[in-house]
Amino acid sequence: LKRLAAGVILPGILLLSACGSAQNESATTDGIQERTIKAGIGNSKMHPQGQGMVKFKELLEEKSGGKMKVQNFFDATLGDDQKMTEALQGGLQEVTVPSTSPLVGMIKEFGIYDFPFVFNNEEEAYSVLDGAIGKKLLDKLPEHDLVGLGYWENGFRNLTNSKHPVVTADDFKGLKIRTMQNEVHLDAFSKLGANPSPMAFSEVFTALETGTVDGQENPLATIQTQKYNEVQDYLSLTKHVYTPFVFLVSKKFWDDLSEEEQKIMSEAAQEAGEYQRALNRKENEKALKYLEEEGMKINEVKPEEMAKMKEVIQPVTDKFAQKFGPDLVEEMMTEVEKVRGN
Ligand code: KDG
Repeated sequence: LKRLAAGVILPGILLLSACGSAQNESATTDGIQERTIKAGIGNSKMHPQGQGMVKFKELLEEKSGGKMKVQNFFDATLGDDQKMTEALQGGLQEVTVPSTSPLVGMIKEFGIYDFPFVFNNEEEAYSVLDGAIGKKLLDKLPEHDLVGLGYWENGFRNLTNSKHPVVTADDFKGLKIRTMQNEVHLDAFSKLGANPSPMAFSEVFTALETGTVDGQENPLATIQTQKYNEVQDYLSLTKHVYTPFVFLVSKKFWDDLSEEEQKIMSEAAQEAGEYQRALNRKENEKALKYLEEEGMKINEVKPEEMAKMKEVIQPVTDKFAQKFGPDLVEEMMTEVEKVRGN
């Protein structure tokens, strides 16, 4: 703890210090009590996010000597991201791990993670998420009755559709694309000439199957586990946005925990997150091979075409940079440049 006080903080430990600050303010009891934690996500158990929840359950039950039990609920059985987040705020559910994108209506600054083509790789994303910028945004959660214990990985998003390959910026024109309920995504796809339709994650497969929308965009592991290949012909490797998951805990529940319980819950979330990120990257590689074998027509997108897409969307990024805080956006871009070595 002296190292933390001295500010000699490695990224991973920084998040513990974030939780540490939450620990100092709110712990009320000692020791570890018998507790049951309802944890819900939108993805399936086989998705890396689901496997991360299984790992979290194992770790927390081990660290608490079996006293803190986790009940995992997959496939949005407890509701979609926004409904589960509201359940945490009301103290009706203890944990959920949504994308940050649907939280932008509550904390607008999470929207900086939705800017297209900001990160070239996962390491650049981790340097922002696990550093001072990521902590700054997690620190905004307690005022909304939520506690953030770190970021897991949804990953780089790619476009699928049932009409034609998307190879150039012009190819988005006229496509009805499902987006997350997020103003940056809506504006960005509109700017590219698409016809965006925001909807909850659990509604996407049916919307694709019925033709309500032509396409959607998600990381490869999600495309596989949601079986979008059964209702989509084309996969274009746009890698247009890197989406994080955020590990959320109900503050009503968190404030009732002892310092010891808060510490082991933070550690379990952190260690499960490291496991989940590594698994996600491995599963994304495997998903690409699977989707090709399942007959999806897959195309790469040339860097120069990605640059053109980024240029077309730039007015959207500029507009939201003003809304989310130009200094925060500048801080993120500076961090990315530092990691990139420019
Ligand atoms: O609970 C899972 C969702 O948060 C996540 O998969 C959201 O990427 C997402 C989407 O497209 O809604």
